[in-house]
Amino acid sequence: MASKTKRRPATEINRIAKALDDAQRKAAPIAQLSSKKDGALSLDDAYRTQATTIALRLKRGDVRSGVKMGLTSRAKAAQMGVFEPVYGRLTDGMLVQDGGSIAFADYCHPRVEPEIAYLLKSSMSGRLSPTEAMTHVEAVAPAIEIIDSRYRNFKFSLEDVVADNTSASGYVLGPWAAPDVDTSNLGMVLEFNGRAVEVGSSAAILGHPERSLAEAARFAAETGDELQAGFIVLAGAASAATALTPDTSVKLTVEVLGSTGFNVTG
Ligand code: OOG
Ligand code: MG
Repeated sequence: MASKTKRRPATEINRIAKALDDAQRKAAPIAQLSSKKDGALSLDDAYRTQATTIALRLKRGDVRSGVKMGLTSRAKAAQMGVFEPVYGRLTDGMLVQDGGSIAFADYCHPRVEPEIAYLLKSSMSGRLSPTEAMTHVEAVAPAIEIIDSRYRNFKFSLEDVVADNTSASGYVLGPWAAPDVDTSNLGMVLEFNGRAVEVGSSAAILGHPERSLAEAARFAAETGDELQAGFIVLAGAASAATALTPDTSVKLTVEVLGSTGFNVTG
């Protein structure tokens, strides 16, 4: 037990972060950290590893663009067997243009999720109520998250997935609306080639996606991160994730907010 929670030296964190970063760049998944003898990380070390994977991206020229909450809906938690919300970091290199395309071969085993995005107009951190958190919001938009676990078979423990930046891989943003739109219970339809693959409601996200927004501020404070003005906050999937397929046109429509989408080439 002691070895499981012992704080890892920076050299080890760097080594694990590099393995995850390589897996992402080569689209070649690796074994779960927790599957190896003495491989399991503490949650704290998992967030240190996550921050290090982001530092590698920034070194290559990416710029931080926001954060994402994950496992904030019952459907997602049940799908992955991990029942605690997680926090990940976004960079501009992950942004897929609305109407743009991605190549299937660039990913290990990509999935998509219907989400709501908030755009911050001022920095926030610590314990805030959802209403307080909303005073920092400039706009809201429909969003699709592309997740892609760097672990084999898309399986992981809580600490594994946190170290792997909560499977963050890409995100697509629809039109921005004023923040006075009530996002508590908006119908959401995710379509592949014009056929609905997931139907849900934004209420599935912690009961209200603004709760997830407030949670992001708490996670930022606890993980030594910063939510800056101009950052995007993805509130988490409203439904289970759907595996992407080549030659697929993906579209999300959120009631009141509108649509966004992208194409997957073979
Ligand atoms: C972890 C990330 C989950 C969400 O919106 O729930 C997530 C995963 O399922 O790979 O992004
Ligand atoms: Mg997500």
